[in-house]
Amino acid sequence: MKNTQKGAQMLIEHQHPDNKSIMVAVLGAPNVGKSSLVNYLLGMDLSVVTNKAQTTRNKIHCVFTVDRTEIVLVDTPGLHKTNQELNKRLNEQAREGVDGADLNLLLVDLTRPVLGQLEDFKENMESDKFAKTWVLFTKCDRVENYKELPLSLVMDKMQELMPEIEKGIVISTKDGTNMHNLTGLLVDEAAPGPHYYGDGSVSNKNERFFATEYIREQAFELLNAELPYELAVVIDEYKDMKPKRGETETKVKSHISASILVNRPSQRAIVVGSKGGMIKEIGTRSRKKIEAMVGGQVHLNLHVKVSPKWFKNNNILEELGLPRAKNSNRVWRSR
Ligand SMILES: Nc1nc2c(ncn2[C@@H]2O[C@H](COP(=O)(O)OP(=O)(O)OP(=O)(O)O)[C@@H](O)[C@H]2O)c(=O)[nH]1
Ligand SMILES: [Mg+2]
Repeated sequence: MKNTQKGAQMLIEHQHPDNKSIMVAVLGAPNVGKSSLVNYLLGMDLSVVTNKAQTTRNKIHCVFTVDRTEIVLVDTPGLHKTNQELNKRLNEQAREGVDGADLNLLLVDLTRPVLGQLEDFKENMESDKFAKTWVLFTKCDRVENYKELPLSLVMDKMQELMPEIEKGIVISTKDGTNMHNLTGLLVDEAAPGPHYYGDGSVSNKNERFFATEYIREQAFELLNAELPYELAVVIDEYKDMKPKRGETETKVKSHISASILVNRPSQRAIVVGSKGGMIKEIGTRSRKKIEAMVGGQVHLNLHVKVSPKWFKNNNILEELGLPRAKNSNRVWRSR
């Protein structure tokens, strides 16, 4: 598939002839552990993980290599039934995540009823045809005696519902169960072909994108209840500092100003916190993560803005990397 793309042949001529690659969509319901899996395989905390459902909002290519094999994992938002505009666009991101994928990893949480998760997946994908799919039964560390579960019966049922399912693997990103095996299986599955991220990139998204993600991640972690779902982060200014004449490096790598958008004034008060304590904590924690990413000091300015119903505002949703879905509602307001 990839070799037929325009330019691919030219690209491979400049690469090692033994190069292999594979694009893998990581799919499943919210909170099943998709981003945790991606980070484990990558060996770094790139994608955001929280204990709240619907943490991931964009499809994100996350790339790692094993010897001569490049593995592109496409992390996606958790699929779920919904009538809300924001969630329709999140589902669309997940559906787009399978475009061009050579393999789907469908994550099914072992701590919840498993067959229902497959039925929901099929319904929410709104498709009857899939690429080759492996079911990953996640969070086995939380299930006592998981080895005694009748998983071969479950797999038979699953394959009846979805013939593209080739195999099932029990995993845990907490204790590492079968993660080494999974990496080996992905490498074996890769086909000869060029690397698309040969320059060492780990993602198709830039540092600016991940800066907003890390701010949102810390806000999700620190804030309770429903607030995270009515919160978004946009960058107002992102300036990379250039070294002065005679210097090889700057002390401060980047100046970042970002806004945390909330729906209502009462939410603004919560995010700011008593004497500004909450926003300060979100800022300190996310700055550390951004500094680790850019490899140097960062100045981070955070503001909280009330932007009523931002999650129905096309301009803001597009700025957040969420274009219209096929079934989008008609809700347009400029910012
Ligand atoms: N015990 C246990 N917890 C896990 C495992 N994998 C993920 N988790 C936890 O499950 C929660 C959700 O993990 P995520 O990786 O954010 O899940 P996700 O599927 O990406 O979620 P969304 O982006 O919201 O769809 C976090 O609290 C993780 O720490 C696992 O193997 N074992
Ligand atoms: Mg996620």
